[in-house]
Amino acid sequence: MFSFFKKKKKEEPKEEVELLEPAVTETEKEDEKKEDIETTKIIENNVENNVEEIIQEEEIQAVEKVIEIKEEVAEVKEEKKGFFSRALEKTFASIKTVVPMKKEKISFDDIEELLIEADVEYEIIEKAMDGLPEEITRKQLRHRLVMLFEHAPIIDMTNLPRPYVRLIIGVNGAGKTTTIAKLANKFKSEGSSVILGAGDTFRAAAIEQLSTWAEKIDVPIIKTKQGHDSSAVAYDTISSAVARNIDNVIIDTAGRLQTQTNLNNELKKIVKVCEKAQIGAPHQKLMILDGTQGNTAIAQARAFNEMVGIDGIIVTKLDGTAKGGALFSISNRLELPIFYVGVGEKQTDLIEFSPDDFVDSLLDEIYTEEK
Ligand SMILES: Nc1nc2c(ncn2[C@@H]2O[C@H](COP(=O)(O)OP(=O)(O)OP(=O)(O)O)[C@@H](O)[C@H]2O)c(=O)[nH]1
Ligand SMILES: [Mg+2]
Repeated sequence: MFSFFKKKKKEEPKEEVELLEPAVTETEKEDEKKEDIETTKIIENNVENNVEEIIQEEEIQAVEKVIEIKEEVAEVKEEKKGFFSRALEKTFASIKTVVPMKKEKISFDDIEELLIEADVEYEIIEKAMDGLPEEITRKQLRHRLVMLFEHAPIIDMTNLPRPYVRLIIGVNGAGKTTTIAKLANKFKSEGSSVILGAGDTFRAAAIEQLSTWAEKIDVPIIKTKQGHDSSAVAYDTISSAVARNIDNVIIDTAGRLQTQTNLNNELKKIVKVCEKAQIGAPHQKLMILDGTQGNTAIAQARAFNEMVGIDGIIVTKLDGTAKGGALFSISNRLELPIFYVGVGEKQTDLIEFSPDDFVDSLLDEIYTEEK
């Protein structure tokens, strides 16, 4: 019995091995190989297709991103144009008395008249319209009007000296102190640091006025007592900015007329002292012009330009005037760029000036054609 079972047990595994490993024929081997090759091909194809799909997806995403950016740019442009339209409401109202209905082409005489209505100087109008036909298209006029701002600045904003010093100058009541608040607010909201210098030590309450703005916007301010040396304030503000690694210095100055010799000598001294505090400073001497004065502001700016040299213009109070067209003459006659325009009394009422957007918003009022 025992030996029988023993024998049987020995035979069982042999049968199992034979069952699990059947003999593989040559043809079967070849079939397997073919199958393997087929599978590899399928895998390779899938990988290729997937890679293509991924690339396509990436391309689609890139195109979508470009579209998104373009839409954002268009939105900002529209917003800016909207800003100009609101700010120039009075100027546009006077233009519309000449061309009440939008048209595809406007006669030479009407364009001439509406530019006069908007307070563009006649000499500038003649220059802009020289050689234009009897019936003028939007494109023709746009080109000529944008050309009047050929002194647009080319400033590498990515590589500014630090601190970047702006000296604010102009006649009494032009809007200097308010514009300083607007600029400080803008820079701060863009993430740059700002320090103000209360350089108007002449007018009573001027220091107080700028201090109130500084507190409201929450930026530091350097000040002294009324009647003290304003160039010392400029020096201290720049030194403080250097020590504290602040990006922007904005220095207020007293309002003055080109005829006030003492005050004008003081202004020259401020400029010199800025240079002592930091080589190259002040980097921008910005002339603030009251937009409600229209073309008369040009003579003021000229006098200041001769006195200390101006780098750019900011035109204020555009919201309260029908003389918005004076921007053409101001920039062209002074051969200076307009950097910003003030369109109200709040700290946010400042628009970065762009000749394209300004001209487009004006043409939108009178032309039907889009571009
Ligand atoms: N509507 C309007 N008012 C403005 C604008 N900018 C300034 N103002 C007003 O103009 C007046 C004079 O502004 P300031 O900023 O004090 O002018 P300033 O040049 O510093 O004046 P002085 O220091 O006296 O020479 C204030 O009542 C401001 O609110 C503007 O863009 N629009
Ligand atoms: Mg002031």
